[in-house]
Amino acid sequence: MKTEIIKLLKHTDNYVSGQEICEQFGVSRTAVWKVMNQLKEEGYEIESVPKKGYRLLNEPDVLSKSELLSRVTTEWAGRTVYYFDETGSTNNDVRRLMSEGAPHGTLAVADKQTAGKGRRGRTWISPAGANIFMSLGLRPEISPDKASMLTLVMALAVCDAIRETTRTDAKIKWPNDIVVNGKKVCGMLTELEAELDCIHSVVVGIGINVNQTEFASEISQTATSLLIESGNKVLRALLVERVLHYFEKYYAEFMAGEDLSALREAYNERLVNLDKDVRVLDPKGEYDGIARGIDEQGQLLVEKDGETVKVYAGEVSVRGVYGYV
Ligand code: BT5
Repeated sequence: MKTEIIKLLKHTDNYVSGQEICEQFGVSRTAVWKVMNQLKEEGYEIESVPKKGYRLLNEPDVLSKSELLSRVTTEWAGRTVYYFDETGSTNNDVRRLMSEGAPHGTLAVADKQTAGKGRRGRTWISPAGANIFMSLGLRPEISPDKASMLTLVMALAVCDAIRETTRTDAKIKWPNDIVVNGKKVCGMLTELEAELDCIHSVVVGIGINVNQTEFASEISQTATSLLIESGNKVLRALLVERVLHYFEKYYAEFMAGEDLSALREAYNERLVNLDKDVRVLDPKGEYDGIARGIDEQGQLLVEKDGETVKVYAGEVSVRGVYGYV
């Protein structure tokens, strides 16, 4: 009922009468009054006027299960939602949920993570109150070697969602970062539960710095937030919904061909390093080259001494010759 009341308040310009809500949901006035009080405690500013009813005065930056569900317009992505004020890692939560049989599209969102994970054992700094930490559980019927492409599908979705909600020129740093003005606003971590020839689940985790204004010294040179770069606060639940919306669309295109041929052009258009000098940090030896975009398998094509080398994301990092981008 809470989700439905949030929707009703948002979609009504004028007052929603208490009587109307009682009748619609078959509940007592006291029950409605209790929900309104809960919503006020969560940060919604609700005016209540005798004989007129309730009216929403602002759209606060609330992250909660009801707020998320009140926005979701997708067919399957994020239709099952878990929300945590605090958790270790939403990727771990969704991995567990998927192993217990949770459906394709299960989403976990947290306000804070105490053990946020980056790739290859690195840490994702995840303080409370300003950012998005979310993970989406998927059950794609594709072979396990294709799962890493889902990170690129998500990168495209997050990039578009950020562009739409902030009007910034967000770009993708292959394979799994989103950057705005050359600094990282988002990182992604894809984890796979599979047997040799069969995927049990894929969990795509996304961390977005949304309204944070200061960063720990170890990342202050490379990290930024959407608020810092756009000058505007972003409603986190809105951004989550937009990510799900674009992901569902791009996922369908990916699944149709089981590769990135339909998305390659869009991805390369958003690629921050396209036709730029990059340094490939290959454990077998670093080298410099020019990034020429991805191929249909999601590998980065790097031109090196007149030859094209395919760089596979699993093993290496790529950065600008003069810094992070
Ligand atoms: C990533 O790894 O960028 C993947 C981050 C994925 C985080 C999400 S949050 C929801 C879900 N649950 C999780 O536990 N994880 C996922 P990588 O490319 O390895 O980058 C990690 C590096 O980015 C660190 O070593 C730092 O240098 C830097 N970093 C850490 N926290 C950051 C932040 N909040 N903003 C920008 N850079 C950060």
